[in-house]
Amino acid sequence: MTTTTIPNTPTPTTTESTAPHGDRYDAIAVESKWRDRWAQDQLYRAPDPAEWDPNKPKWYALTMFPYPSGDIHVGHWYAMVPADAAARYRRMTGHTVLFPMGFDAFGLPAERAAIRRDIHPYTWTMGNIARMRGQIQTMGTMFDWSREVITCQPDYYKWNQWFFVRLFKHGLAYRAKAPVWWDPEAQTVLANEQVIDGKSEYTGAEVYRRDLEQWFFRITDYAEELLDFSKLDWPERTKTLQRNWIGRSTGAAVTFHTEGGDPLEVFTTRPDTLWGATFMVLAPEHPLVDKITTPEQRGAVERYKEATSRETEIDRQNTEKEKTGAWTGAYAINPVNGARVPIWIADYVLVTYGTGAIMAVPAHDERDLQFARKYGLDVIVVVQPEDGTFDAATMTEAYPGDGRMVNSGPLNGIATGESKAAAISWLETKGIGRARVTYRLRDWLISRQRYWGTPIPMIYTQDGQIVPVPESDLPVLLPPDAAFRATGESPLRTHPGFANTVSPIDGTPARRETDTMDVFMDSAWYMYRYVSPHFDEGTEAGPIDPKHKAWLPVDLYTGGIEHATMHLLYARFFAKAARDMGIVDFDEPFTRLFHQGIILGPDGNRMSKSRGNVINPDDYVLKDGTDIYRLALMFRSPWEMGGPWQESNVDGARRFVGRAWGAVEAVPDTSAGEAAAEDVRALRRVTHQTIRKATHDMETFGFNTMVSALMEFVNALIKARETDVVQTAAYREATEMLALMLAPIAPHLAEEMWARLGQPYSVHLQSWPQWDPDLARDEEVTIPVQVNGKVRDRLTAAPDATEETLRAAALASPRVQELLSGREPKKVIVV
Ligand code: ANZ
Repeated sequence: MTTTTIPNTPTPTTTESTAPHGDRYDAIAVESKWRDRWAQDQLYRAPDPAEWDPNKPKWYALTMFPYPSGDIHVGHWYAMVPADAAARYRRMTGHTVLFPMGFDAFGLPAERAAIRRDIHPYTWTMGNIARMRGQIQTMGTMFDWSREVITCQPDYYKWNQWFFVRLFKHGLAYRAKAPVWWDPEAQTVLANEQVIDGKSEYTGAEVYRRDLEQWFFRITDYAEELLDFSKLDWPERTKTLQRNWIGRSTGAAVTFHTEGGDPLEVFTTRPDTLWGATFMVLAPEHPLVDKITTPEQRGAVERYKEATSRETEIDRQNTEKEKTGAWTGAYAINPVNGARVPIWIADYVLVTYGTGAIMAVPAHDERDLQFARKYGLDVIVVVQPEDGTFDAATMTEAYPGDGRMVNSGPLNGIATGESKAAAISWLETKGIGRARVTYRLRDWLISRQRYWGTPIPMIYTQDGQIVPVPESDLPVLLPPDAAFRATGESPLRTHPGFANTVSPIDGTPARRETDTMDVFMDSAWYMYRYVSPHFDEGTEAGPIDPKHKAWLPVDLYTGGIEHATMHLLYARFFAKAARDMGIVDFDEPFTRLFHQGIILGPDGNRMSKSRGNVINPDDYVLKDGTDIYRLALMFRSPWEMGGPWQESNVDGARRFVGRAWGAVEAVPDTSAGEAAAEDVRALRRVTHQTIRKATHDMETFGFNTMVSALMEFVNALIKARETDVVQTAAYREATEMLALMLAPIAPHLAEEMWARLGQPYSVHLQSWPQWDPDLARDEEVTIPVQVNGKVRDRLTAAPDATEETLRAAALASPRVQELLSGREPKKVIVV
């Protein structure tokens, strides 16, 4: 076993265990002693690349940083503690590990606290951080706190602004109109969370959607590349969620014309059904609606638009919802056959998807059929299945399936397998349409009309120019003296000292952007800042110290699956954009991803104060110490599964810690004793088998089976104590291995054991133990013998026994002989 020295850590010295021999293990005292020592020695400081040992590959392990809501709960423990065990394991297996922690500190809750409780968001946030940092420190993790990142600090958000300016200069940030929720009484924008059942949380007024100029990032430029997961070791489920979120559709764009001569382009995935298009539907917000609506229909159209403005996009896409719409009074000409089709508006067509306009083919699209039936519009069947015929007059469900084209001019008779391609080439030769790929993914809306976020560093000059704040003037600081109003309005808008500035071009009076950035901006690149959290050598150098870039990208990222789309997709986009701007030199920020499960309340429901089923980790830490709680969480179920909290896991963990301690304390100092050779061999076998099992489990995050293997191992040790084996080197070896294997999962207990065994400080600087395959080999295995599917006997044999040996042994078994009563078996199968 080799002792690993990490640069800049003190030379190993032997430390006395404080627990007197024969004493019970006092977890509380032992744990705080070691935590203080580790902190004092900077045992977990991640070395700078210049200090790296070239023989040790780097390993950047990251677990999602928490929002400083006020308290660390069991969910944080379940995310951080197994992640810590995995990181510690990497360190023991010869990696140079970075495992940092920070706080995702901007966001609406702080602003709500400001409004409701008259406490400044900064004060509220930093108070929570102080409390939560202390709680996290009781977890005994190897976080390198010297690298802590807090996103609401100017030395962090300055770089948000820097990235924004760079993205703007690269044409990846732009301004456009987008709808926001508007509270007409308070005359203010509301966040989604502030709209409750269509009403303002503050004034109770009915809210509606209103267009506002806002900032966007062009994530859609990367839609295609974001669909490439080939470089990623990620869960299939997460990749599917991202794929669906990006939502690639292939089809065609086809140009219709209104009778007034305006071109009207639609996106369709079924260009082959053009001959069945009997009406068109525009999104109520489509720019052409006002122009084409006839005077007679204007009232109905306006009322319908108004009603739509109160709906969310989710409601509008609900397929269960009864279809509604309004006729504009206008017609378009179907370019394939000159048919005159009415133009409607309906909420089920979204302005943000495709072209915001569709051709409706009721015979083959269910939404269109429901709409057509409701408003008495024509239905034309253009695809007939091979084994039957649909009648447009009587069909009650649209037919989206395969068949042959009918009523479709040049496409008649073509099978659906070929009809789309045929339609597209026909449209292209006629100049009516062309193949087109569309994505569900929208550009990333960055602007928030809130205070507690990063100010967007843009300036509007008097002569209408939009210019970035010069990089040398960053950060644009949040004014601390903001007045928080009960209406939820952002105080930046009305803060004269903040809003008024001068043009960077000519010094004339100008206005600052008063919106702040979406908090997902903060987490889109925080993993880069951890490698050089204090680096600030000017805006040319950027936020990542080139001398520290070798840590990147993240090797293992762990966190909840709820971040599958927004955070994880934004971070991927950001990496690609940063690459294209020359800031990083890789394509993907997180090479490997793992999602932990969720710990539910004991009743199987999500923990919540209102249900009264919340388990508070602090209570356990105070009573039993950290390691028992760590073990209880890891033992309960596979990490990705989570599940209901079980008090019995704590009891089991407590018993285990007691027994494990019992196995090492008062180990005779002599290890030169004699014992029966087979007893020694048996103990060494279980030792090396346990190392093999634990190694496999640590590689695959199988903490639960790893803990249960250690429990069995401890049972074997306790048994061995009753024999002479306890005097031998084999017993010593077993106890040392136990301490080493406990090191990642129960770090304090392991350190105390290590010291008790007289080993040099620290167990956390040791290598992960290796198993010896010869020693680990089973001497005998038990083999069940089945006759006609029933187990009739059990044999013991060497694990590598040949088929013949086993067959002969089975046939020789008296039980089997008896059952066969002289007959020959028809078949003997050796599995
Ligand atoms: C005619 C048609 C016939 C369609 C048919 C489907 C079946 P995905 O697969 O999601 O991309 N569509 C296009 N733009 C839309 C919008 N802005 N809002 C709502 N619906 C829209 O769906 C593409 C299909 O959804 C398009 O193909 C269009 O309807 C509709 F038998 O065109 B289809």
